[in-house]
Amino acid sequence: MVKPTVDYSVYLVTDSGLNHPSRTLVQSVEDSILGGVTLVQLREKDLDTPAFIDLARKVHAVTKKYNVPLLINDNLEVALAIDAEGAHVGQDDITCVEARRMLGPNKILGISTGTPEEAQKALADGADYIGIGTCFMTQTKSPKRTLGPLGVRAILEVIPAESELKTVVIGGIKHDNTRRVVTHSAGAHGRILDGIAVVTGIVGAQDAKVASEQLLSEFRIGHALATTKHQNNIRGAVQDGRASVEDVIKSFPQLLTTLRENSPLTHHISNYVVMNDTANATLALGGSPIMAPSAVEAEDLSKVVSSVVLNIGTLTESFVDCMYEAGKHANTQNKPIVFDPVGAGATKLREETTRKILNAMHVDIIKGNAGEISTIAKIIGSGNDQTETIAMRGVDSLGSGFSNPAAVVQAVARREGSVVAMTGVIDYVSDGFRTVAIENGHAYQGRITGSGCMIASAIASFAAVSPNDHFAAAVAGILALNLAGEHAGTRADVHGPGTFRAAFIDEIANLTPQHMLNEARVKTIIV
Ligand code: 3NM
Ligand code: MG
Repeated sequence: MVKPTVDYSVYLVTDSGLNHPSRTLVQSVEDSILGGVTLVQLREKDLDTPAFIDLARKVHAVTKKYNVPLLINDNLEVALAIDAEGAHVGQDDITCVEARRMLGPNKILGISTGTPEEAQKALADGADYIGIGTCFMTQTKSPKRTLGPLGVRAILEVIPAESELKTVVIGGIKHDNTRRVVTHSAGAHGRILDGIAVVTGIVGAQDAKVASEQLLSEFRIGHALATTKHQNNIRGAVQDGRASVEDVIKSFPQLLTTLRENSPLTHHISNYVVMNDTANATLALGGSPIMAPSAVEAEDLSKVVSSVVLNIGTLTESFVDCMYEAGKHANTQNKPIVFDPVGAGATKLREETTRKILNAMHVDIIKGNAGEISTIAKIIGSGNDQTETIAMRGVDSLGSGFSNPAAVVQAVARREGSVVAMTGVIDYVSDGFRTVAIENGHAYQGRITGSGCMIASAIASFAAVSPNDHFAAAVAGILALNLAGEHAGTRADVHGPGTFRAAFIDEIANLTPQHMLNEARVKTIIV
């Protein structure tokens, strides 16, 4: 017998105690396989060996029917008795070496790991895969600490790219955080999770088949995003292939021309206050806005638009639903998302919504003021990278008055794997590697509503025509509106915020490619 090839994509780990009361555990297993589960582990901590064997035989009959491997948790006697395809052991169970000796070379063997050291040991000890956890707080197990996507990444990064060892993440994995876990844990040298291991998310679900379908779909999307976006674009894999800041600035005249030639359509889910201004600013710049806050048409729209703005300024339930739908479909369609976490720190609801959006999708560009970016830093600021964590703490202690704003922006960008733009008197943009300060702009921009939201729109229009460099799009969007602000603010017929508001739209329309080149005050910052 040869070792079966295993698809780890969605790995069901059972727990009778958490099984939904409407069906038997065996039924849950079958439903989940019908929904796309690719691997099953029978984990029964409270059964004695004879009862465990009895249940294992029943489950094995089902998994064999669908050709899905079955692994037995901890109890090797059960694994051998029913001739399961393999076993999973914890750090406190029998050792990996001992388990391998008992199972022989052709069975699948996995071990739970929570640190880079444990992962390296598992590799040396002959495990086929490691379960990396605990990722998030979960009722199923009460860990002392959780890894989060970045703790998972720290473990992935010690596994050599060419190694055969497979990896799955476990602990609190649900369909609405799968994408983020997979994209954000992607290692700098290209390791991406091979799968997600799930207990409650499947056995506890009302419908195990539907839950498994969703998990598989989210895993596949996350994996594809991690492969293309992170590995090739954002993460360091082609870090050296990024255009220099100088070359980025030189590309702006052409970028503006391209924007105006293509007039890309941007789906805005924005707020009541600024909708009209952002739509007009988008038109004036040369793009096309569609302001559609209904979740029902979000999927259809995702196919025809070129970019998406998610602005949480109006937080009714229907707007939030639409943001999730639009965001998820934008990811699927590979359309860039600009996330504008308006007032993120102001209320619990806004902070929670921000967290949920970051969890549910990959946002390409985050644009916010200092307070909003500091809230995001707080939300994501528990990881393993020392420099990043220090920069984040700097935010916490200083509120929105940063001692080193560029370092914060760069740290958040690198951690999120997104471009981060922080607007203020001076604007900062970073993709985690290239970081700039933009000194253009006019004080009147701070005296009308929606100037920040209009910047998000401009970034989204540029992102649509700069698919491979969202950093360039973010800098171009900010610069374009800041130049228009300068032009409008210094006009003789502008006497205050009211006249400025109208002149601002005019000057966005009047902006030329040459202005972008000749008047830019964009400085590279080495953090
Ligand atoms: N092992 P749920 S966490 C079985 O950290 C298990 O090794 C973990 O359950 C580890 O999907 C865990 O319900 C429970 O959160 C995961
Ligand atoms: Mg475990």
